[in-house]
This record gives sequence, C-alpha cells and structure tokens, in this order.
Amino acid sequence: VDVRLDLFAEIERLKKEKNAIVLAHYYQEPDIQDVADYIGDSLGLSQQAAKTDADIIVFAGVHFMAETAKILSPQKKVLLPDLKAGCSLADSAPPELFRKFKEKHPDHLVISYINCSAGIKALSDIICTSSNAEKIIESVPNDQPIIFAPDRNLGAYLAKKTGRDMLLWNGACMVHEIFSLEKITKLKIRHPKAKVIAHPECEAAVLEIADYIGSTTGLLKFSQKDDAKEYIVVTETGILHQMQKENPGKTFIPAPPNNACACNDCPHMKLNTLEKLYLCMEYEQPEITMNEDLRIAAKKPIERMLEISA
Ligand code: CIZ
Ligand code: SF4
Repeated sequence: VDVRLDLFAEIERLKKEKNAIVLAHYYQEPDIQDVADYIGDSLGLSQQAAKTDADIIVFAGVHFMAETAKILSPQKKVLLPDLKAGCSLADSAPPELFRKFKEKHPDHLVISYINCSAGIKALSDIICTSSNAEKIIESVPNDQPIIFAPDRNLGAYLAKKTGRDMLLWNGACMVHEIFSLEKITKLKIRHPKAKVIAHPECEAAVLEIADYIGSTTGLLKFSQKDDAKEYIVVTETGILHQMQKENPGKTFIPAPPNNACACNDCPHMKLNTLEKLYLCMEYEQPEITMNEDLRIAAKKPIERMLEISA
C-alpha cells in the first residue's frame, strides 16, 4: 500500500476538524503559502490574529510573529511549526541591554519595529511595522524625542523620510544586509528596463538606487500596479512566489547577495516546512506560551499601533 500522506489534504482536514487557521508570512516556502488561509506581512498577520475566531492559530512565520499572535489572542492556542524559527533582527536587541539604553534617555518615547521579542515590546511605547511606520512616527508630536529600535537601516530610512532625528538602536536583519550594491548595479546593466524594488531594512546605499522602497505588502502592490515588465527584487526571496502568481506576464529577478556563500533566503523563516506544519497541527505542538505579566505589558504598544493604523 501507498502510505505517503497527501499533506495538502491532511492539512485541510486538520483545519476543519480543529477549527484551525493557518497564517503564513510571505517569506514562507511556496507550498506553505499555497496551503495558508491568509498570507501577509507582519502587520496583516497581526491584524488577522487579532480578529480570527478560530480556536487554533497555526503561525507559519518566525517566533516573534507567533508570539505577537499569542499576545493579541491569549485564549487561543498558537502553534509554530519550528520553535527554533527565530530572527537575527529580534536577537540583535536583548531586552536587558535595551532597558539600560532606554534608562539613559528617559525623556525619549520608544517606537519599536514589530520584529522584536516580547521583552522589547514591553519596553516600548508604540510598535510599528514597515507598512505603517511613517504614520506612527508622524502621530508623535514634533518636539517629542524618539528612540527607534531595533533596525538601524529602517530607522535611518524613516528618519530621512519623516525628517525626525531619531536615536537608533544598532540592530539589523542578516538577510537584508547581504545585498551587494555592485552586483545589483551589474544586474541593472544587463536588464536596463528592470525596476529595482527594495525593502527599507536594506542598507542606505542599496536604497539610494531603488526605484521603489516599501514594506513587503507595498512591494507586492507596486509590482501589480506598475507597468514595467521586469523587476529586481531586493528583499527575501519568498515574496517572489506571490509576485509571480499575480503577475504571470512579468519577470522578477531576486537581487544577488554579496558573495556566493551568502543567501537571500531567511534561514529562520525557511526552518518551517510543509511536513513540520502538518505535524504541529496533528500534535498541537510546539505551542507558544507566555508569562501573563509580560504579555499584558507587550500588548499595550501593539494596541496603540493597531489603533493608529486602523
Ligand atoms: O524582514 C521581515 O521579517 C519582514 C519584512 C517582515 C514583515 O512582514 O514586515
Ligand atoms: Fe528576521 Fe530578517 Fe528573517 Fe525577517 S528576514 S525574520 S527580519 S532575519
């Protein structure tokens, strides 16, 4: 007998049996995106997590994203296919060090990018994502000094864009920092009509040559409404799946990393697989659990964000 499981069918069955919803980030592998009930960036996913009436949220993304879902929906079971799916950016801001930094600047308001641990969220006044960061910064009075954490590239980009002189925490994402300006420029010479579209977690030199800069959802929307035929995509490669699906007539070229050993796939995101997704639904683990005081403290700045970006 053929004992191989049809994972797609099994996952659909488990969704119904357990009243579970599968939320997937755009950086997940194509099979996971195809089986998801909702695909989004971190803002969209947190909004879905806050409003779903499913009993189980299966979060195909990285740990801080599943943790955000748990913070917003504590009564629900939140599962992450691989608990080791972390984030180099979130790891670049250890809460104890950040607390000391914050204590040195007591008059500053703290705006943190959602790519951070619950510990950092609890030390923040407002959370933002790359989709709503400008709006969040502009909601703060002009004379109010701001600390922006944890991404220095996004922070520098936003400081320039909004004209606000923010104090930046020195963190970065390993994936968005490996793009090579030189290699993108060479690629551009071979594809002179291609537009360069980049995520603001990239370094300033790369953003300088971009035709469009935007959040994950922003890049996807731009690729739909823009009329170029070719794009050089400077972000994690997972997003290419939806870009290609929605624009069959266009060509999307992943921007090359700075050396042959580097890779523009997020190794954390790619720890999740369809097999692990199935297993975590079947056995209802690994499950995200949190200390309740930490959860309440981390929830406040996320709610402020959801209110401002509603
Ligand atoms: O780099 C990431 O993890 C991003 C861009 C997440 C998101 O959806 O904003
Ligand atoms: Fe973190 Fe970067 Fe991976 Fe996003 S792409 S999850 S910021 S390491």
